[in-house]
Amino acid sequence: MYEDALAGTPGVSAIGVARLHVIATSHPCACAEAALAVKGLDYRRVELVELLHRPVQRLRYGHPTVPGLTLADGEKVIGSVAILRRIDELVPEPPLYPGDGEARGRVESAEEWGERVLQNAVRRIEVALFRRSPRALLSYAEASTLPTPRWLIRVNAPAGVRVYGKLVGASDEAARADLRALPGYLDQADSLIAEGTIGGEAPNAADLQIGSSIRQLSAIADLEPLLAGQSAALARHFPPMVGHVPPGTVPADWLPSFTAAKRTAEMTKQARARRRDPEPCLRTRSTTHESHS
Ligand SMILES: N[C@@H](CCC(=O)N[C@@H](CS)C(=O)NCC(=O)O)C(=O)O
Repeated sequence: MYEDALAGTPGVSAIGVARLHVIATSHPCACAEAALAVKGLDYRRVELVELLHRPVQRLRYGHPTVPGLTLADGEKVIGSVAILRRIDELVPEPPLYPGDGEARGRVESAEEWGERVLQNAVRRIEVALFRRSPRALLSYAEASTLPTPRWLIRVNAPAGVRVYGKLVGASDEAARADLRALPGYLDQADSLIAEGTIGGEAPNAADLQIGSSIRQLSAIADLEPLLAGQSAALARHFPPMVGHVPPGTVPADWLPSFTAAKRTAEMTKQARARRRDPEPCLRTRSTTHESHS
C-alpha cells in the first residue's frame, strides 16, 4: 500500500481530506480521480497492490473492488458511480449532474451504461490481451507508485492475469464477443455526444465514466482504427494512458473487421465533412490530454 502526498489541488477541502483507494491503471479509479479533480478536492491517493487489494477492500468497504473513498468523517463510499454521486451531493459546484430532472436522468442512464456495459467489456478485453501478452502488463506497471521490482511483476504476471481473468469472466470467448460489440458501443457513445448528453466543454459524470473506458482502450494499438469517432475526444479529461498493448496482440479473427472498416470509412467521411463545414463546438473543443497531478 502506498499513500501519495496530497493529490488534487492545494487548499482546504470542503469534505476534509478524503482517502481514495485505487490500483494503478484502473479505469473506474481514473474516473473517480478525474471527478475529484473537477471538484478541486484534496485527497490522499492510496495505491493498493493489484489482486491483494481484494481482501483489503473487502475488509475496509465490504466489497473487493476499487475505487473506494473514505471521507474525513469516516464515511465510506465504494464504486465509481456511488463516489461521483456522493461527492456531487457534498460539493455541488461544478456540477457532475445537470440540475434539470430530465437531463439528469439522461446523464445518469448514460453513466450507468458506461459502468455496467462499457467498463466491464473494456476490462475483459484488456485482461484477455494481458494473458496473450504479459509483457504489455509490465508496461502498465509503469503507472504504479509502488516500489514493486519489475522482476517480481514479470514473474507473477502470467498467474495473476489468469486468476484475475477468471474473477472478472475474461475468457477468450467473452473478450472476443466484447470486441465484436465494441463498434456498437462506440457508436452509442457517439450518439450520446450527438444528442448532447455527453461531450460538453465541462465534463459530467457520464463523460468521466465513458471517457475513462475509452481512454483505457487507447492503449491497445490494434484498436486504434476503432477510436476514430468523436467519443475518442472524451479521453481529454484524463492524463495520457500509461501502458501499451503492441500491434498484433489481438488475434485477427477477434477483430470486428467488417464493422471496424465500415466505422473507419464513416468516420473519415464525417471528418472530411467537418473540415468543409466545422460546427462551432467542434472548432473550440480541444482533443489534447489534460494532466491532473
Ligand atoms: N463497477 C465498479 C467496479 C470496479 C472494479 O471492478 N474494479 C476493478 C479494478 S478495474 C477491481 O477492483 N476488481 C477486483 C474484483 O473484481 O474483484 C466501479 O465502477 O467501481
